[in-house]
Amino acid sequence: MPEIKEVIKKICLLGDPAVGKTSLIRRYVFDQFDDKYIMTIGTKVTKKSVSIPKPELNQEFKLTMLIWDILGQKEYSRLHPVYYQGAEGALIVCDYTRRETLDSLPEWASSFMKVVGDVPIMFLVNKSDLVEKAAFSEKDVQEASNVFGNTYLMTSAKTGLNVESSFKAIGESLVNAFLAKQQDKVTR
Ligand code: G3D
Ligand code: MG
Repeated sequence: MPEIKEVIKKICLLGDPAVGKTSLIRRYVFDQFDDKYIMTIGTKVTKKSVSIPKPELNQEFKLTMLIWDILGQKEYSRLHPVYYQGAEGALIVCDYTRRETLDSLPEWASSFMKVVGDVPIMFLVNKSDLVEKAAFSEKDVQEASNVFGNTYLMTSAKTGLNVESSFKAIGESLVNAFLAKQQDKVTR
């Protein structure tokens, strides 16, 4: 029987207004999508637990992610550092149909890392269901993510494409970062 380890981690959903941050959280946590009216979830913090097995260590991580939804509007930007505090990872989202949202990814990443340091970050290109309205190519995304050495996924909160995988991937990275930190403590 693997040893069960419980960890709680805060992650932030970042990105320009209307890229689909709240929709991605809704899809992931409640398996819902609403075209008509999307409300930013009341408390702006949602919780979800995932199980991440590490058979090579004979351990199984029960990871509870506290998912923080961020208000993307510029008027709130002075509050962003407060939101970021204590976060150990981020999903940074852009909109496949708006080029400027891709261009802001590096800015979101650097302002986040300025507060929390070098933690796992993943870029998401959301609304990938709207292929006919695509405003950039996957090559552009690759270039943008390479700068930060990050990986990216094409997602759709509407169809559910890669939504589960995105959160699972950031979850895996959080657990790996946690294990690396522990290892560091042991060897020092
Ligand atoms: P935000 O939280 O980043 O500000 P929202 O973004 O989740 O509020 O989404 C903004 C708009 O984009 C919403 O439409 C929502 O339905 C739509 N949307 C979000 N994700 C997707 C997606 O994957 N595909 C498509 N086609 N639309 C998406 P409205 O009309 O309510 O503004
Ligand atoms: Mg929102």
